[in-house]
Amino acid sequence: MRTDGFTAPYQRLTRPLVREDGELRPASWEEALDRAAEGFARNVRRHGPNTFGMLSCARATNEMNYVAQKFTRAVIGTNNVDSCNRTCHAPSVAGLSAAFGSGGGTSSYQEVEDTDLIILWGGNPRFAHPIFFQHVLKGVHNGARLFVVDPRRTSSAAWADRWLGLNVGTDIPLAHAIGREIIHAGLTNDTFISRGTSGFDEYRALVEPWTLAAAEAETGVPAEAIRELAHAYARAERAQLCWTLGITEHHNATDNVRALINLSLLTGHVGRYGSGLNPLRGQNNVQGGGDMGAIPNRLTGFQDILDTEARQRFEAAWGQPIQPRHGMTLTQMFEAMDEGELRALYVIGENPVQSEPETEKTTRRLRSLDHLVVQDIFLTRTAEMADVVLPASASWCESDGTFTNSERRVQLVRKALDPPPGARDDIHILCDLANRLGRDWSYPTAEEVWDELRALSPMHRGMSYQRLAELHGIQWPCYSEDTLEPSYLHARLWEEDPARRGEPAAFGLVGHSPPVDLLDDDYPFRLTTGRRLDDYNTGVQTSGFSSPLRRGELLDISPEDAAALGVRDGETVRVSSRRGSVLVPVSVSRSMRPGLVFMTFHFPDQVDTQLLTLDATDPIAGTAEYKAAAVRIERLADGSATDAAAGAERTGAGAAAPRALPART
Ligand SMILES: Nc1nc2c(c(=O)[nH]1)N[C@H]1C(S)=C(S)[C@@H](COP(=O)(O)OP(=O)(O)OC[C@H]3O[C@@H](n4cnc5c(=O)[nH]c(N)nc54)[C@H](O)[C@@H]3O)O[C@H]1N2
Ligand SMILES: Nc1nc2c(c(=O)[nH]1)N[C@H]1C(S)=C(S)[C@@H](COP(=O)(O)OP(=O)(O)OC[C@H]3O[C@@H](n4cnc5c(=O)[nH]c(N)nc54)[C@H](O)[C@@H]3O)O[C@H]1N2
Ligand SMILES: [Mo]
Repeated sequence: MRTDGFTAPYQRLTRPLVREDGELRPASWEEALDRAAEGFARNVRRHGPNTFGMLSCARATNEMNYVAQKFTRAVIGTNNVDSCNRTCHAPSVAGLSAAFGSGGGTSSYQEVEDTDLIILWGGNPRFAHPIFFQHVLKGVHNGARLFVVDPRRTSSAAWADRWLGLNVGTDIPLAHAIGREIIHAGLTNDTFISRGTSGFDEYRALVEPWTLAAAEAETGVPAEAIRELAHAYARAERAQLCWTLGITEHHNATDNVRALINLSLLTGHVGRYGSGLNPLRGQNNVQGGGDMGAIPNRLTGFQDILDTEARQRFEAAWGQPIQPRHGMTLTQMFEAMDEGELRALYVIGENPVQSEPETEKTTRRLRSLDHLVVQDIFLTRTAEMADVVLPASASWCESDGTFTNSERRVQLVRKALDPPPGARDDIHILCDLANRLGRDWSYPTAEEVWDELRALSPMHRGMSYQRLAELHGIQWPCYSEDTLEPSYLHARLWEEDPARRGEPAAFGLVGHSPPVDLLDDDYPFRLTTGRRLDDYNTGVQTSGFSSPLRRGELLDISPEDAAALGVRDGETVRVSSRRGSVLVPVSVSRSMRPGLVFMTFHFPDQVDTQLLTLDATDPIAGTAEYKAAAVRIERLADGSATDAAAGAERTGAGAAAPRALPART
């Protein structure tokens, strides 16, 4: 039951639902599973397996994600499987893979405590990664300097030695200017550059125009602060560069990631203890979901679907052929709905109606599907659109299994709570459907699933449940049951012997590309969206409790802009982008720089932020530019100065009206 006062109550699902005459009605498990399976079978028969898509749950266990991608590949016969990794760190995986051949963060949390310098670039871990932030604070306590690069003076920045408040979308000029300064000051690590990298000369030429003055003009960061960060990073014995969505939720996000990696290549801050590159992953198991192969281009253990040998091993184990082609990303699946090329969607634990940009487009696309099955623990807005809703019971505290965190550590969890009666385990639901589609799957325990996949995935092979329990988790790679690898990756790049070094890490030759949604006289404010401490994503999982800190959706604005617009704290304003508009109370905040405003997407039933965002996406990773919309802010015509509490009156253009169930027959 939701009690936050900003949204209608969500119910924990305990009974399957099926659509009849346009309405969802309760059904037995038998009927719901039959309907779900028949819809998928009909779709494959009529239109082929590649018109099916699976969105797998980044909050659920590794085991469940393994079974979800196996279902997609071995039962339906397509590689169209993806997850919310697409909306957050897919560019980190793409950028790290392009440079190093592997998409994981390179360090461990312990190393963040044992380092001399920590840079938090485009991330606010005080709110979004509080456990990791404890390690950062221990590092600071142990003497590390802390730099924060963020347009907002975040609560993480409150702990920093230096905050670099840059203009949204100017990370590449800033990184290039830091690189240039390191080169001009003679602070490069020449041993590492010559042994471990390629493309340095081209990189030097590329960054040459980004003088401190040019970068100051573009980024808004004072030249002196850029210089200070450059010198501190290059001179530090050990340094950790951590980034998050401020880097990855842009139309050129993979380039952003490459620009940051370049700095570690210049200085040798990778491949050794205490120095590294850390994308702080989003959902609790988004790292694991990708590692399990719930992505369209990789099998379990990050093995390329185009690698014939790898594919044959899985085909032999599963007894089914696997298509030798990359499937569609989540982004491509939604685009393909426009053309009728994606017609059946199976959503396990995602809420795209409220997490995708441009709500109208998302709902129109979902409505165009022939068959939508949603398996969730709550009746989400996405579930309300489904033909069949399957109540899952596998929320993290209700199941056995493993999760993988941002430092690549696989950890064992044990069931702590009984699921509500009527719900079924995610894995068992997948088995029920597989069996209705002609397979003969048993109902495995989590450990049996894990043992099946570790036989197929070299990087997980040495992690038995027993060992995971004894060692309190193990970082991948772990190739055998009697070995452990170092806590950091890519030590090979430091080897003197070229044969042992392998492929060098290439500098990324990337240029600056400003945000797609341009500022002009009509839309003069830069809106960036993100998170607050007490709420989680689309709010489905966090709205069931009340807290004095939670005030619903707000528009954070600088005191200067508030004064210029003549709006007071708590007053409701209209915020419009080129796509839509919402009504939202303002919060005047010193964390904001003039010209910049901030909203979350935590209260979509109160204020639908996704009416403002746009779906310009990174061409390599498919991630949307959630971090940069252009907006206009208007006082309401009647000058009504509703206070913050009245924000809950749920006024809102398009946002506030109670959503009628979309007609999908
Ligand atoms: N409390 C809480 N924790 C969460 C979540 C949650 O909803 N609530 N969600 C989880 C998920 S799914 C994820 S992916 C992570 C996300 O974790 P974070 O990425 O840390 O969270 P965000 O608030 O989305 O964005 C981070 C910062 O990017 C900054 N930023 C915006 N534009 C730019 C830019 O152009 N350049 C730079 N350098 N910075 C910019 C914003 O000001 C913001 O402070 O959090 C996870 N943890
Ligand atoms: N404007 C804007 N939009 C954004 C972002 C942003 O920064 N700004 N960030 C993007 C990012 S990084 C992300 S990750 C996405 C998040 O987008 P989503 O993943 O779509 O949103 P969540 O609210 O996290 O939805 C999680 C769902 O999983 C269900 N669930 C939880 N555990 C289980 C389980 O064990 N089994 C099953 N079957 N279901 C379960 C929950 O009930 C919930 O409905 O949003 C993206 N959208
Ligand atoms: Mo995320």
